[in-house]
Amino acid sequence: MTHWRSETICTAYNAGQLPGPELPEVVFVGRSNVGKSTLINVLLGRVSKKIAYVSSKPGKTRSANFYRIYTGGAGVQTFCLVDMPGYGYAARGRVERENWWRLVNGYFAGGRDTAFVIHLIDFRHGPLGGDRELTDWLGDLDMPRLVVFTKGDKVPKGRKKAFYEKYVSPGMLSLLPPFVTCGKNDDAAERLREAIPKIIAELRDNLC
Ligand SMILES: Nc1nc2c(ncn2[C@@H]2O[C@H](COP(=O)(O)OP(=O)(O)O)[C@@H](O)[C@H]2O)c(=O)[nH]1
Ligand SMILES: [Mg+2]
Repeated sequence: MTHWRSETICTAYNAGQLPGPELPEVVFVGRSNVGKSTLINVLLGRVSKKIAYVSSKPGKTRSANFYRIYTGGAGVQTFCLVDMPGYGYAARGRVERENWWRLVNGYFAGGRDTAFVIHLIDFRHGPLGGDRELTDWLGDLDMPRLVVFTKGDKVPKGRKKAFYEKYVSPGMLSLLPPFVTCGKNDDAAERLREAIPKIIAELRDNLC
């Protein structure tokens, strides 16, 4: 089992509070409540003693949270994970939506060393409102994207293959075939933990 050491660098509520670019960054994006913070806790081995704030109520995280990771394994050994606030929460008002956009746009326009984005999608529903816009926007930015499905445990075993094919066959763009996670430190989480530093290294080497 791969083990990552981690520490919190910063919590930014607006673009002015973003930390200086220091290390390659892997950014978790997706709708509110899709499971971004849960997956970060799983990857960091923090299932019982959480580091990223998890809530059953959507729209709770309004900040971008930066975690410094030391892997000790193959690929790039030190990088950052960024937990971005989610979108698609209908009850959010106009001012909050504008704040969200300023923070996210400020992040991506800031000339940072973003290696790639992990786009989380609820496996029960597939891409929903906001997910397609995000995909198009990331495409316009030439930002590499890895798709990770969450809440795979909520789809009956016998239907998982059909769900997967339905989402992936229209040509879903992803650096690797999408992972299906269940909010647990299982085989999929372990494969993702191994893949992330390798993808950062490969993207970097391709640029040299
Ligand atoms: N069953 C199940 N629940 C999950 C999974 N991922 C997240 N959750 C739950 O979904 C809710 C929202 O999770 P959270 O990580 O806070 O979502 P975020 O808003 O995207 O950061 C919480 O109640 C989590 O326990 C998963 O893979 N399976
Ligand atoms: Mg969250």
